[in-house]
Amino acid sequence: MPDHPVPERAPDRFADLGRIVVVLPTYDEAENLDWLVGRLRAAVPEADVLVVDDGSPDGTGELADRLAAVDDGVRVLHRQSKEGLGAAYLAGFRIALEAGYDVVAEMDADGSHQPEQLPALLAALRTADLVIGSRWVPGGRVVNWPLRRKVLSVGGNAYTRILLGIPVRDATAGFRVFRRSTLEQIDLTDVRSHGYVFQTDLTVRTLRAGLRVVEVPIEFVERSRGASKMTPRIAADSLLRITRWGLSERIARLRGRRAKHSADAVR
Ligand SMILES: Nc1nc2c(ncn2[C@@H]2O[C@H](COP(=O)(O)OP(=O)(O)O)[C@@H](O)[C@H]2O)c(=O)[nH]1
Ligand SMILES: [Mg+2]
Repeated sequence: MPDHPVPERAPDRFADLGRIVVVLPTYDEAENLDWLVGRLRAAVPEADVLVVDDGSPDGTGELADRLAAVDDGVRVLHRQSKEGLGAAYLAGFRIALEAGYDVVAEMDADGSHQPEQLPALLAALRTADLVIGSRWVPGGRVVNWPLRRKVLSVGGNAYTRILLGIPVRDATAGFRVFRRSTLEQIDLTDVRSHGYVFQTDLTVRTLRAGLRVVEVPIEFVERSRGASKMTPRIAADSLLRITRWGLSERIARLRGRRAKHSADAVR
């Protein structure tokens, strides 16, 4: 049974934005899920939750089913195997759009992204098409990261920003809210980056579609329970893909034609 009370849906601060859903990808987050969903339902009762579990061996999927059984605002998508963060989000977005949601949020399930900060992101969506909860704009910060990780994230973002020519400070961030119209316009059917580079891919697609991207400062807290699924290999792979992608765009531009979609080069 969940430890948290099921919200009664009293406030409706974001009625003007329409129906909201938070997509929560999970892989082995049994230690975090109840805690996180409880905080989310308390902080933003206006938002429903869609857990997308990739067959976690630690029983996260079953726990999510138990949370959903007692709370109409919680649903679960079970996938067979671990296919990467981007693939989980794409599957979750598809269901969210089919279900008619007007706003689709992304958030990690390990407590790094704080549900209490989601209202600030939603408020910013009133004048944006995509809002990114950013660690690297003034007012943003990271708690409990060693200097090495901060340098890697800031450096990786600077590299991405320069190579792809985008104005975003935290293009890899995973705490975001999209308008439905944004997801419809950027055509999710041909997104092929299934790992962590997915976040950068969607940022670039949104910008290239001429849509408004706004960064809101957040406090990112490194997880205290469970293990990160990010590995040096995934990080290196992301950098390599971004490099190939940036270079292929430049070459296409030099040859005087637009790359069909840049990220197709990074598959
Ligand atoms: N469904 C699904 N979730 C994933 C996968 N990889 C990571 N996640 C989830 O994505 C979120 C961010 O992952 P995390 O390991 O915390 O990465 P980090 O914050 O970069 O260290 C967490 O909620 C993970 O459980 C995956 O392959 N499938
Ligand atoms: Mg994490």
